[in-house]
Amino acid sequence: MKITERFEYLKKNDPDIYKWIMAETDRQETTLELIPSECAASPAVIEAMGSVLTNKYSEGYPGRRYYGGNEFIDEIEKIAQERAKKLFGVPYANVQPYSGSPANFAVYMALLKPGDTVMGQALPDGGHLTHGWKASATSIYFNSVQYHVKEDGYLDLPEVRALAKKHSPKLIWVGATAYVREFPFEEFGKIADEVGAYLAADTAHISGLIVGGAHKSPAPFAHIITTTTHKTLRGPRGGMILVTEKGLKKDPDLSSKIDQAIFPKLQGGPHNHQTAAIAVALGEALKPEFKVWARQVVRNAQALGEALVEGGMIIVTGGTDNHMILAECGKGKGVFMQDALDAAGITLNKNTIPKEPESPFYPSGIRMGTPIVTIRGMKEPEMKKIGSWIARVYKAVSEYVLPEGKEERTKYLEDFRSKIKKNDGLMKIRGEVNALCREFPLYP
Ligand code: DSN
Repeated sequence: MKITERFEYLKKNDPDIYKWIMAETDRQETTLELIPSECAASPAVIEAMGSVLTNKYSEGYPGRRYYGGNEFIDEIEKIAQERAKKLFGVPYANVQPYSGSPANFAVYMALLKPGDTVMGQALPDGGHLTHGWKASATSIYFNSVQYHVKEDGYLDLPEVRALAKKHSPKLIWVGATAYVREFPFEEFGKIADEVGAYLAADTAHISGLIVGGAHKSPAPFAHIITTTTHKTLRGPRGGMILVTEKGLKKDPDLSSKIDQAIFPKLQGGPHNHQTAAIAVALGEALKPEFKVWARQVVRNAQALGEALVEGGMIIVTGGTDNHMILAECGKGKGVFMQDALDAAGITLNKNTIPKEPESPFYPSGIRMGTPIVTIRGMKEPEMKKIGSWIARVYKAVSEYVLPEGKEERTKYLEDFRSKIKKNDGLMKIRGEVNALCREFPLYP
């Protein structure tokens, strides 16, 4: 049954919402989704998400729930926990976080008191809001120290060590949303040990690559691993917290501290439909074909990066070790690229680059990734095509320069957006993108 044929009740009962779900399904089918934090869940994962499990309250954990009637929910959650433990090679898994940010906040709740010091990678350097960035609750309730990447885009490990020694954080985060090289987990583990800190690896972007054997695992070096489940893990929106052997050695109560941080400290009833869908996705990740996919994701990202360079673009660090590429587009030009590519049927996001010369609102780069195009079955030859389209768009927007004044910018961008919709070159690319998408359907 095709994914669009599963909505008979919705079609009858709520044609408005049905119509927009069909429109979004069509958008995903007919355009190239390159946002590296997005993925495409399998029809089985989507079925589990759409089940009656959403009806049930289950505060607590398997075998110790607050409400009755949880005997089947318990079995589902236990399967999700066991699969997570097996995949990551860890002794403990909590699969209830509603998503990545709540998972990360639960780590603070479990380990820190308000005002304690935490260290994380700065947001404009590719880090995540929840790693102590100033706009996040994590820097309101905790004392945050931020580390950076060097001009070449690689993590500045001497700075990480110096800051850790100076500030004695209780918790250090390693992991990012925009970092294209393999994380030096071992080195971070040593730094955390030297200052007696907990090391939490936020693997949200790369967890699918880790369990697929295409990226080093932090399990031997970190005390805690967090992840979302909807990125390279190919699951539903959700999160997980894993405690490693090293974590239990440092603190034998760590698992129960994490459990209590999730419930009752931060969350209420778990989203059981989400837990079931996570279990399904983890089951898929245990299959040999998942490993084949994970490796191809990285090969595709490398091929896409090479094609961008051949097309005259500069990519951060000159390449990638994972699913993601960061490209420099000129001061403040990320927004032009994002909008022009959208018009051409290629979806990615504007992003800051190392030593960003503008602001996170008008950044100078774009971020893209290959998980979804790889699910579609595309390989290196298709990456060459996509890279050359992006490079053509880069040339098409080169004449646009972001004005300095705020009001001027708004007007300039409005004009820009109406012009690109009529740009023949971009419309030609859009036609070619549609043809490629038809050749490689997302949900055949
Ligand atoms: N929004 C996610 C990303 O795009 O990387 C991070 O939370």
